[in-house]
Amino acid sequence: MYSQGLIGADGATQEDEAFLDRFQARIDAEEKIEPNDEMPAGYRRTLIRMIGQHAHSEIVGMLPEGNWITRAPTLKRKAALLAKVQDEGGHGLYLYCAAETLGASRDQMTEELLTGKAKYSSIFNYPTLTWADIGAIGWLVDGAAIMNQIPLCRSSFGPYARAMIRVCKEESFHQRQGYEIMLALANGSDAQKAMAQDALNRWWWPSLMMFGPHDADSTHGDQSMKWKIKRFTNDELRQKFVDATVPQAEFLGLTVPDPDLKWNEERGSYDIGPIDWDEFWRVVGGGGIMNTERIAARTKAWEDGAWVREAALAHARKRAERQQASRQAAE
Ligand code: BYC
Repeated sequence: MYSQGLIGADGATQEDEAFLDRFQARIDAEEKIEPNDEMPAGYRRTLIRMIGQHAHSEIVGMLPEGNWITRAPTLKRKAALLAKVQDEGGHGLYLYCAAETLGASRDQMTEELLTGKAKYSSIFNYPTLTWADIGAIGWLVDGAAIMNQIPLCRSSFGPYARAMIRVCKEESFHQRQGYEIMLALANGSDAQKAMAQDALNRWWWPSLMMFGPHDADSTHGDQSMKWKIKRFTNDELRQKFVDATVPQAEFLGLTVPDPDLKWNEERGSYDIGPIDWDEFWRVVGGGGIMNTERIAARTKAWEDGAWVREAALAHARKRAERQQASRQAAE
């Protein structure tokens, strides 16, 4: 007997109810699921989609900050930014490897990114106009990323959870690097303080959108919570982020660009104004300021790197042939 629609990212998987129950029991017992374990096809697909999207976000996320490496105001700032951008590249690579353990190939994932089939975080479709944007990205974007990714260290899929531990340690350095830039600007000249405020004005709402649509509009949320891939819902994480970040803005002496922002004594957290979901879906659908440029940059990098991939494969082939020949000679 099959229970269609019970499970699965796209509702198309058909699995035996006893099998699904056994799998859910492992999840409920907090066992980690490893790549060679049996798993519902929907669980595998959900993870490939989510880890792939996460990997693409790290790689595309190198572009807005990479834009400022040559223009960082001091050598120290340049070195820190360079290290941060390199870290993002590393995160992308661990994540592609984690997705590969589920049977997705790197070429396939890249093709999906470049053809617009796979998403990456909406946040990276906004331009970095001033040096303060680098501070705002570290503080807000990496701050949002940490809020989202700390719970992913407890994700039910082992390779993803383990990759997140190192990623989160590095994101924590990134967040401090960004906040320290904001602190310097906020305590600087009037022009520097205005630059910091302008960056907060432009990055605040897109940072809140990073957590995804409201829970009621989240397609995958309920199932991913049940499978303990996600540990908190989109709205829960967004709220935690607001509650942690508003006092940080106050410490900087900057104003959060939300006239409806208000401390709610009863709930013990902040109420916020409405999020512009039309803008979110427009950006996710390719209509953001930088979407075309981001994909063009990734396409160029992929095409320019073709010779490196070919050379690495040729080298691996020759090495394997040499090893086989020396094994045969020894026999
Ligand atoms: N942007 O059902 P939902 C970083 C899509 S990298 C674009 O709630 P889910 C960093 C979603 O994919 C940060 N699309 O989805 C790097 C789905 O569409 P599909 C990246 C979004 O998966 C460099 C639809 O909307 N972090 O921090 O349950 C420098 C419905 O959503 C977005 C991760 O990827 C978005 N913001 O929840 C600095 C973390 N939000 O796929 C920093 C891992 C939603 O059905 N991912 N969509 O076509 C997650 O935690 C979850 O995937 C999300 C979404 C919370 C993002």
